[in-house]
Amino acid sequence: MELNEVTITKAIIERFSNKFMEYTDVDVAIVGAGPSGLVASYFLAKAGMKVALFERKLSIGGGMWGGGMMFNEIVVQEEGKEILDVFDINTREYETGYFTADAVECVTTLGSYATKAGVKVFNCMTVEDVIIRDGRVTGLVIIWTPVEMAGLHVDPLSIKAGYVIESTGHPLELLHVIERKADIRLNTDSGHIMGERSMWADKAEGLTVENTREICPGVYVCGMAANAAFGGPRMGPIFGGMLLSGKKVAQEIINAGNA
Ligand code: 48H
Repeated sequence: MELNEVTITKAIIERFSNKFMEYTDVDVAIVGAGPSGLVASYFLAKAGMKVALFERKLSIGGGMWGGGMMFNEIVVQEEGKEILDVFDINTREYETGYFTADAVECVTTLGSYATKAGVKVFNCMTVEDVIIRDGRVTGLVIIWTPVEMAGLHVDPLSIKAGYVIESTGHPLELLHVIERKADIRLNTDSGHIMGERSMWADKAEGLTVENTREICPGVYVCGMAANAAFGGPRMGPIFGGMLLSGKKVAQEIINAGNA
């Protein structure tokens, strides 16, 4: 059979368009495919939810690829290792209570489990705004990342979501937009974004999970975004908190959906 370039083109356009059309209305839209967003997406899809995961970059994985300072190994504590076990990711004990894992194995395996569980990843798409109805976030406003990068004046598109998870990491991008544009009081002590604090691994790991919750109607924060929202410290290249946070946010949304 002779391969036809136009058939290849049509296959891509039609398949992508159909996928995109189907995911314009989802149960959960996740912003950011770092470790916390990937883990959250997997557990939600496993529970039968329709999940779209939007990632600005071409690649998923966020800050996990580079381990610590580009030494591509990560560290997890016992509880974090238990999540890596769910994904069958190899870990090695370094000292009592400290386990290491290959950062590349972590990202590729989390991505593989998530997509095989049914998560649809939309990479190269940036979430730039939200839709709000009656004080609740009901959807996302999205644009191709190259449009953002080139500074082109192109209007975005929108999708509808039952729940939104912000897992954009340190910058906490979505909440900054919500705070700037909407009269919504956030579920923090001050009612506003509290901002990330300096490094304290031991405290930060627990707080990441504690801070993983609904921050305003329809929006949950997880991973580093949770600490940036609620004023928790950073933790450096220990990733257990990110993984546990991803699992927790999925469970919170599953519970909310069943309530
Ligand atoms: C679409 C977006 C947008 C947007 C950002 O930073 P991440 O890896 O996030 P987490 O929270 O899952 O993991 C944090 C971890 O990597 C880390 O940085 C740690 C542990 N730091 C500790 C320390 O002390 O420094 O991933 C976030 C992802 C990235 O891939 C971004 O490209 C993406 O979100 N993203 N995607 N629309 N508006 N903003």
